[in-house]
Amino acid sequence: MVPTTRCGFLILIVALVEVNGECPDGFIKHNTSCYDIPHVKADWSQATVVCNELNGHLLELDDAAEESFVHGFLSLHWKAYNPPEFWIAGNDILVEGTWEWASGKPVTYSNWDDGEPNNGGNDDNNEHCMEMSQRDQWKWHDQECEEDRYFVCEVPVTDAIGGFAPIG
Ligand SMILES: [Ca+2]
Ligand SMILES: [Ca+2]
Repeated sequence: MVPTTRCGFLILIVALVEVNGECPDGFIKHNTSCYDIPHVKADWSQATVVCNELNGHLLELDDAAEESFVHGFLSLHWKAYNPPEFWIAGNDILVEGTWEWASGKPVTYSNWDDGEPNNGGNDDNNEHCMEMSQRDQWKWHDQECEEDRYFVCEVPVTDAIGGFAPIG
């Protein structure tokens, strides 16, 4: 009896992982990442902490193909967020004008809106965090990191499946 029960338990675990599609609950999978927009606003640095706690990071856009997927994802879901303005991982906190992702990787691909990043203009000089908003057709803007916004989290699939992977 005991071996049979144990085998059934393992099958149940595998089934649950398959239902989740290798992503945490609520996340959408695309290539090697899972994406979600938590229903909570936070300043940029708090947003990085929330995504880290989900075993991921704020959204990093590596290329146009990934951004194209994200545009589709946002187009489906933005109406549930008011206002539809979202932090992603880009920032120039360390060195003004040198943009990197929160992980420290340099920003190599870019999709800035016209006139951006402008660091807030001459009166301000205080915009160091990257935002995508529906108003700007998802083109990138720099904004003040202390402002509260929704944000997009990205969780690598390999991290998301964690210890369950060897069972399959
Ligand atoms: Ca700046
Ligand atoms: Ca700006």
